[in-house]
Amino acid sequence: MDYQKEFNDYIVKGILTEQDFEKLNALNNDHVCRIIHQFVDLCNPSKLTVISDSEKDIVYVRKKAIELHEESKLNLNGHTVHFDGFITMSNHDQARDIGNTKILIPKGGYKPPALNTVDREEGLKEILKIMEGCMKGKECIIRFFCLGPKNSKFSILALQLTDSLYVAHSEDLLYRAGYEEFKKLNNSENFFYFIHSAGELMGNPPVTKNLKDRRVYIDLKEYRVLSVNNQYAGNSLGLKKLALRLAIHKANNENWLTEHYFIMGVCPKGKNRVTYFTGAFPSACGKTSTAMLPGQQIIGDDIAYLRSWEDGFAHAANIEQGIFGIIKDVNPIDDPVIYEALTTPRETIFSNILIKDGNSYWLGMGKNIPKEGLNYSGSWYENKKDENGILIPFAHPNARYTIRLSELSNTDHRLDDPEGVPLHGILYGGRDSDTMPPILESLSWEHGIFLGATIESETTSATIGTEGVRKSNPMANLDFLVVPLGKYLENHENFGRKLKFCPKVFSTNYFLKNQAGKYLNDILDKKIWIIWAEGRTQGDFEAIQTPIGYIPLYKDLKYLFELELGKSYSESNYIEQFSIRIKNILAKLERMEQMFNAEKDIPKFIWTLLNKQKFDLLHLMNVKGKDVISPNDFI
Ligand code: SPV
Ligand code: MN
Repeated sequence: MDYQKEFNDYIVKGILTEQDFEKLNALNNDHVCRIIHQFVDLCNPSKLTVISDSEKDIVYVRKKAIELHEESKLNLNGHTVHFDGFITMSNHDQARDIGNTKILIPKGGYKPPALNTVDREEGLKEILKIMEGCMKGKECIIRFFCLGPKNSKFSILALQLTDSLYVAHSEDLLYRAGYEEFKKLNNSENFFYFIHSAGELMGNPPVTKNLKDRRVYIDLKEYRVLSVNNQYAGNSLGLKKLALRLAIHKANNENWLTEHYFIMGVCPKGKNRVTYFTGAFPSACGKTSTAMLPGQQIIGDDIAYLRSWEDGFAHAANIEQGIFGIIKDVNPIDDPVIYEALTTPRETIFSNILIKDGNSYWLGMGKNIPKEGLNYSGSWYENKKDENGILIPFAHPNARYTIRLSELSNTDHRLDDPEGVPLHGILYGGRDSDTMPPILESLSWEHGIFLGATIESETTSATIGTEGVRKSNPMANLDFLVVPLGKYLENHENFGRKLKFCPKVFSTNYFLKNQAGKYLNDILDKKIWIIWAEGRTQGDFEAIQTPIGYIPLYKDLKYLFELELGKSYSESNYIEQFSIRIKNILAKLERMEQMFNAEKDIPKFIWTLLNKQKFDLLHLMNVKGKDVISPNDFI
């Protein structure tokens, strides 16, 4: 290898063992060595540890995370807890930091208006300066992963350097091991890479000290992300949202899709079939709980790659093998499958929950909560306030759990299928209290893209900032969209147009409320919307055509509520939920128009659909003489 001398120096200095050197040597990849050399010199760790796919190496990471107090053991076997940094309720490290996540744009390059960008040279200079010596006195873990199933044309290899054992451990649960895959690369530089450092630490458990210097910079030119002074997984785990951004860029240039999608097998009662669906929902809007609905089969809950396949379908593969899920509201009634998994022994990392006597407690778990314990703010007691006088909840609303999918009883057997699974449907949803009905089928593929492009959602605790602000979030992917929205939407259109069997597209809204502010649906009702959508892809149900899409017939929903949930569903509920709220939808279309106007090159079909929808709704309002139209008015 080219870097023999430099690595020999590391051995002489005692930074690298000969065994670990051999592991690197066996890869036969000069690019891997170049990257390691560059960042070891910059970050200055006191030790380099190379993790192969061997059980011994993996166990080392797990144990070391405990030894360094990045994780602590809990009562149940395999359970550990990790805390991310906390100073006040508004200054913490427990969510994605959109403000300090920036795309490095080369001179003259396009700057997407919805994203934070920085001139590439300037940004690199800034972050490399911050990273100087950031691993001083710490161990740097070198890990190799495969995004997507092994031996699959979906997959992309990834190299991670991190000084956080929590990050290295989490990635072990969430991603497929890739050391052996790297050996097959044949000295190519066709892989993503991620350099992460939690930076200077303080306290016990150790948390990032310099949150103001938190940076996550995305370098599309080199397919790499540099991330420093953070621990929260959405900022630190290279393979997760950082790789998502790189893959969106790659897919956009290669005519496939990278999406913020779950993948699930929908299994309607009595039909003896599995129909694969994907879906995108902004963070904390029910994405994981949709994929985990009782009686259904999960393949993934967060990120999917889609490619058109020889059989004429779009195929989707989960690039992950685990779940980093929101734990809030996971309880035996609303999320029985996850609840069972989280309350029995298995390798699980909890983050930012409450610990009392080695037991874990989280918001909405349906149990009595102790009045004191240990949480992200240190020792916690009821009514504890931060330095601004803001109440500190016992667990963070964005507290999470990390588990392997293979641990769950409802994982679909095709999780690791190199061919992915053929898609019949795509669901798009948002957190919308007053505009869209619970389920709606698009009028065409293009209109499906329109439904995805016009997702609006009230902000949640998954990102730092005020909650409850209505924001547009195309395909729930806006935070990660490193390519112009127009080009992205056009890619979607081309992708579907070339398919022989195009998936049907649906929008969902689990968060519709009545005038009094009460949710119109129970949490598990989402099952009915999904089963109805599945039935539509199989020709089981008729539907009512409206200007905004197809909506279900009352009789079909009544039947499904009874069959799947043993619940009666009244016609008045149906009418309240499925009435077309013309004024609210027109107001939404106006907001969408503003969003599209701020972008360049929004494809023509989007404008055509937007204008047609406006025209049709105004016409309907005039003909009916009212602005809320009951579904029965269309029959
Ligand atoms: C999300 O917020 O969309 C997540 C968790 O899936 S994070 O890793 O923070 O992105
Ligand atoms: Mn996500």
